[in-house]
Amino acid sequence: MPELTEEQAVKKRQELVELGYCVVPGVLRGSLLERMRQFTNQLFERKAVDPRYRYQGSDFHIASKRLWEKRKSGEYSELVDELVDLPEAWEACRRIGLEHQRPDDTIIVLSKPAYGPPLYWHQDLMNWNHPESASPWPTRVFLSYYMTDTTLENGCLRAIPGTHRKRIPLHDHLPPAHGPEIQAIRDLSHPAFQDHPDAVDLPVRGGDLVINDARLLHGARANRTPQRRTLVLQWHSIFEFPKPPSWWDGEIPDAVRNHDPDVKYERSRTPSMYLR
Ligand SMILES: O=C(O)CCC(=O)C(=O)O
Ligand SMILES: [Fe+2]
Repeated sequence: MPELTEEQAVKKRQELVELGYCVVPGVLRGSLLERMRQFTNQLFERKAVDPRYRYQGSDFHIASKRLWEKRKSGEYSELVDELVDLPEAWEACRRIGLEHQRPDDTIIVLSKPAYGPPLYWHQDLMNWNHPESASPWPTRVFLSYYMTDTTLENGCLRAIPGTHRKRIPLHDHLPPAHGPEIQAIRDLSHPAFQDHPDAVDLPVRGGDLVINDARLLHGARANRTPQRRTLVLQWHSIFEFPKPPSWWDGEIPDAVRNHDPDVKYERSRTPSMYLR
């Protein structure tokens, strides 16, 4: 990918802040993309998917080698170190203006098997009691690379723009993401699986970098093809909450400004009063 120009980078930043997502084309390429494809394909040959992940397709967590050296548990691959360190991704994020970026040193391999069902609408923030969830800038993002091109036929990502900051009626119908209640839904006429008038499809090329705010409502279309559609996802924390990004010139909500770092908040996946 030619590097993002200043103008393109500012546009991506605005998209991430206002819509809740942006896409940077062609970040993961060449040998590493090829090796990640092989690695994920082999993973599916060697491991069975627990049926409770039928809508996510899979949920394999693979640590970097350096993290495994500390924890000595779970599965690791040096490919994860390479992917987390990918210079092109760091450069794209730097240009977009992501500051104080701290990656989780793990990837999650998600997928959609051949003819797999859609993924329910959900958002992934686990910290809704924390004033961080009131932040007008992103503080927790997931960076994804799809291993192949994605289309409306093979189960591309979908999103409802702006829902990272704005409550919509659908929020009240969604059980917490990836918990037993939403995983147990069998009736695809449930609102979690219904089309939404404001939904947009986000088909991408294999290796594009998709950056999503954790709070954004998103899901995926069903896979109506005989090929698996896989993605590799990494979580990153960004900015030093409650300090705004250096480029921030918007308002700062009182909940953010008055944040007391000594208060502890219980984790919660349910949107709080901070989502209005
Ligand atoms: O399958 C996708 O495209 C997205 C997966 C996802 O958002 C999740 O599993 O939380
Ligand atoms: Fe998600």
